[in-house]
Amino acid sequence: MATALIYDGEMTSHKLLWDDPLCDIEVPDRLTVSYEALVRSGLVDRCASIPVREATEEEILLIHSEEYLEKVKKTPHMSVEELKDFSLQSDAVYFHPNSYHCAKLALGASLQLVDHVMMGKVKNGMALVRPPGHHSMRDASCGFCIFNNVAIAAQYAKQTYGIQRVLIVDWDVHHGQGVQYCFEDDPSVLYFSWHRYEHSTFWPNLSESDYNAVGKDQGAGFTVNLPWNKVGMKNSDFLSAFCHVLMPVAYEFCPELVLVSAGFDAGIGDPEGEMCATPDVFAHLTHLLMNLAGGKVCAVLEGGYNLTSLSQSVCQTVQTLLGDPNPRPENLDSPCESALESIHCVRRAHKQYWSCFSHAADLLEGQISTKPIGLAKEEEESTVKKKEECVWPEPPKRVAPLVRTAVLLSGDSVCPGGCERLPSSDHPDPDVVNELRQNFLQGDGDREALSALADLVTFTEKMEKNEICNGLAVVRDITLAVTCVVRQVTKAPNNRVLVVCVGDGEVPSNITGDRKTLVVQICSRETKQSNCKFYIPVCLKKGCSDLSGFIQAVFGLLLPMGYEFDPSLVLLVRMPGSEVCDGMWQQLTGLLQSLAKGHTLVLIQEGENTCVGPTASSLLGNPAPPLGRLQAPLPQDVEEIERLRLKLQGDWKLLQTTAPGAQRSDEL
Ligand code: Q9C
Ligand code: ZN
Repeated sequence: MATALIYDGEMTSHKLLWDDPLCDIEVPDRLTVSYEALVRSGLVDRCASIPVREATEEEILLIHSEEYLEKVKKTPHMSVEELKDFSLQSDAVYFHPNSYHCAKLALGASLQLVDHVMMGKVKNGMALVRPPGHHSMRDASCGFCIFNNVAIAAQYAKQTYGIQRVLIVDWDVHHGQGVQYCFEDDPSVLYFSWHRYEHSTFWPNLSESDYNAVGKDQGAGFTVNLPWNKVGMKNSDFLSAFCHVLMPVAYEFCPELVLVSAGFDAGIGDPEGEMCATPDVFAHLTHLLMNLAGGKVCAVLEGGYNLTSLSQSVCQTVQTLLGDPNPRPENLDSPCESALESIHCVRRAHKQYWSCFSHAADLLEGQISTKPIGLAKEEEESTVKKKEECVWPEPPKRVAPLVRTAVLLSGDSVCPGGCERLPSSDHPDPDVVNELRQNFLQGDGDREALSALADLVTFTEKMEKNEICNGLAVVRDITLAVTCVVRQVTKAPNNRVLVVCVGDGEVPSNITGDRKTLVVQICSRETKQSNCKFYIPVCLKKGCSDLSGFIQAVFGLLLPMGYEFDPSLVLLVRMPGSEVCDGMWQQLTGLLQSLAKGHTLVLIQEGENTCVGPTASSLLGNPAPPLGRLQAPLPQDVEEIERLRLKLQGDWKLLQTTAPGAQRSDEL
């Protein structure tokens, strides 16, 4: 199924007709430059192009008042002087005689996108629109926004398709207060926003943008605000926020549709945001959302004012929606202290609403200061300079290998549709065979076992050469297979393997203890302990059958460590009797493809063959089925995950959820 791209050059006719330094960054070029970048990179040709339409008055009135609509309707007939006066009645907005028309197109484009995604005509998509929407309110335009495109899209989707849960992810650098006001008492719309806040000194300077604004009445807990109190937030800060705040809540909520208020003003070089998210990070944010709601993700453009940064980030987003393998994450270091403080505060503010945060109860209760962390003098000065200095390399071209998913199966099993069968070579490279024989098999060894291993070696070589993106292999001896692949891949000096073992089987001891191999095992055996930074057994009480515990382990431990480790290959190992359900397994398979440019090799023990079809589907990029609304995880599991997180956060900085300076001394 296709990815939709909705765009119409007509929306460039909305422009500023007088001098106004508050509004002059919202220029028509934002659209043309983004669209041209999509054309140049060949992405437009790969998307289904869907025409825009004008939204109807009825649709506008889903959120806005008749009085407000009547006022906006008059603007096409106003003189420039009248438009100027009218614009001055709002905070940071301009009107042009064509603004009303463009605002209707922007909203209509967003609704077209929702329609096509909800009706299953496309898989997901992006609408490139102006004017943006997320600041506009029932009765007022605000912050370059006239109609609230995303808020209306959410209301429209609920009403038209009878869905009960919509997630709005607002990754624009400003707080979409307009969206928040629309749904603050509505538990059917979960609104997440991060935003430049600086303790309320940044526009729109609202106390209700802070982490303690959680929604009202029935909607309490369904507004999640993550204020950034410093500029210069980096990739690690943004990815941490997704792993430790948004994603656990989103999975617990289980949306039927995901709308993204996709502003790119948190991007590097943006004059408004003054943040440092490099374009590749938007590929990761997008990818992380793509297994929610059965993949129904609609991204709608909001802000983004550095034309280079904006267009590169838009390309990353669209290319990810298309299913191309993600780039390796760039510049991941430790999240900064201020970001951790904000992450901590929002988790604490929400612990009574979301069971994914409930565990942290005691820890979160600690005496953590919510006072602003004082900045050292030099630090203050260095942040001031950033604005001009900002340069970053153009993201490298993301090349999808010719073969997406290859499979290595025993002779008589059927190759899953869309996959390519890797031929078993009758004459494997004698050097390889010799080496395998020496390393893995005593004596002459059995010929069949040897050629199976030789095939696995070929498989990994093809992934390394980027001829194949990912794949699966059903193997007789899983221990031998894991050892062989890890040895083979880590031979090259710069390679690293993330091994994710699901189930209780013994992890071969000869692959642990090497810093090029990080092993995370999700199992149910209680006795396992490890003091090694590179072998992490996560023991869940009911093993893989506790879905919420599993999801917590994925976002709380596995993905942050995976991001920080930055492997060149992910080896996902299905141990005998793993008892993981297909849905969870598919989520895991889908999510892990964020790493290692999508190079995931799944090893499946013979006898677990029923999962071959579902695994192949996820490797091919099909969204995993939703897990349903999750129950609270078992308290023991939560404690185990939290214990590990605290134990490991010294070694793995992306595991932190608390500012070091603010931590309780008895915490470890
Ligand atoms: N110095 C969007 O990104 N700035 N809107 C107000 C404060 C307004 C941003 C001036 C920024 C509006 C969609
Ligand atoms: Zn913005």
